[in-house]
Amino acid sequence: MKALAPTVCSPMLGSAFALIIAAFTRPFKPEETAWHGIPDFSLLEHNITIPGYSPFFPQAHCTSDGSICQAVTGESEINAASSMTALVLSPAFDLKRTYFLIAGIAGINPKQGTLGSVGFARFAVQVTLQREIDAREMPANFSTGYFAQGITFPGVYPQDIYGTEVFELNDDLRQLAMTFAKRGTLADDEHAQKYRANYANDPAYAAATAPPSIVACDTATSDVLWQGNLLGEAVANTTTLFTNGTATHCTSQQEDNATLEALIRGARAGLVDFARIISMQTASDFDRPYAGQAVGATLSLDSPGFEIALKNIVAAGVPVVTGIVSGWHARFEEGIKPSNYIGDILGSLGGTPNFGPGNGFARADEVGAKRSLGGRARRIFRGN
Ligand SMILES: *C1O[C@H](CO)[C@@H](O)[C@H](O)[C@H]1NC(C)=O
Ligand SMILES: *[C@@H]1O[C@H](CO)[C@@H](O)[C@H](O)[C@H]1NC(C)=O
Ligand SMILES: *[C@@H]1O[C@H](CO)[C@@H](O)[C@H](O)[C@H]1NC(C)=O
Ligand SMILES: *[C@@H]1O[C@H](CO)[C@@H](O)[C@H](O)[C@H]1NC(C)=O
Ligand SMILES: *[C@@H]1O[C@H](CO)[C@@H](O)[C@H](O)[C@H]1NC(C)=O
Repeated sequence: MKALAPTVCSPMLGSAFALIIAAFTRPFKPEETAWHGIPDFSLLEHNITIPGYSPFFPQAHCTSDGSICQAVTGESEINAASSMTALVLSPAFDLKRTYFLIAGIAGINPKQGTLGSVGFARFAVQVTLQREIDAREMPANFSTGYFAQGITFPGVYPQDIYGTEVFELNDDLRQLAMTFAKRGTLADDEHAQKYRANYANDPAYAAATAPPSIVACDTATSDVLWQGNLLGEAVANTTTLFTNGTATHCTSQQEDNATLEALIRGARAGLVDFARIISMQTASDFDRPYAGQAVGATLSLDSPGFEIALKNIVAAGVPVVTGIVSGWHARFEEGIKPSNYIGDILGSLGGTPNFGPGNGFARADEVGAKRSLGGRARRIFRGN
């Protein structure tokens, strides 16, 4: 599943908003081009080549006044982290006051929403940062082949924390963004309607049978595009475990935690404001079959919500972008103060997450300091 991200920025060009997109690398790049040719603003007036960007998406696209830009990460965690790092470090942009709208298509848990729905995440969880054994040879007392780093049984909290397991975003900004997004008219179509009707035979999937809507909905990042009931349950369990019960799994995509890690590092360097990030996913597929359907049967289907998921990126995303740009002086330039914790599992931006390993765990800086003690290699930078 893919994810894309838009941004509001104030770059060197003077832009106030930028869009960041993790898009298909297939020939027609639909997640990128969905934003082009819209009446609200034109992103193709100013193209900027960014060193370090994906060879598929070498340029950032901006409006002529530079107030709104689009960046495309490419798909999967490695592409997202690399492209976002290049963007954050690019001298072409000043992103200190930029709002980032991460926007892309995703799979959705049919317990939480339906095809074409637009999810705004407070939490992003890197669910496959785990150990795995093939479920066909797992011990008889395992419920799934996935289990956390540094432990030996599923469902046990990880002992080894890498720091990118969980990100929490500004919930006050998320609520405002959802208010803006509700001004858009979401697309629905017969293909999606027919397909979602199959989910009506299980009351747990009531959300899947309703028309598309704007939903508060936490997201899972995984390079593996998984499918099915058991992995769906395992991903939901991991989301709960890693966030100490704070997040509920809803959508799945392949980029967001990587995008967020690059932005955390940018925030630590004073280059971006982590309180200005919105994570939005529109659902193109269900992540598991309907009751009575074999998971293998879902593999041959074209994404039943693909068309409306693309349309709804723009239907919901444009009012978010224009809402922030038009309210820039009145409200957004100064920033929206978060009332919740924001940042990663380590507390690297300060504050204390209500998830994560807690006090006994070395902070990122302390870990870095310990690890750097050993090295006496010859330095490669200039100066004393
Ligand atoms: C990944 O990022 C999402 C936000 O998009 C956050 O809700 C989630 O907790 C993050 N997960 C991990 C494991 O970092
Ligand atoms: C920017 O790039 C797009 C293609 O990605 C092109 O269609 C457009 O004309 C370019 N804009 C300018 C001002 O060169
Ligand atoms: C799972 O079963 C193994 C034996 O196959 C046992 O050693 C282990 O303690 C069991 N784990 C739990 C948590 O029950
Ligand atoms: C998910 O967690 C529940 C509750 O602990 C457990 O019963 C179930 O087996 C788990 N599912 C998977 C696939 O691990
Ligand atoms: C999260 O859960 C783990 C495992 O139960 C626990 O060690 C940790 O202290 C919890 N973190 C917080 C912040 O409560």
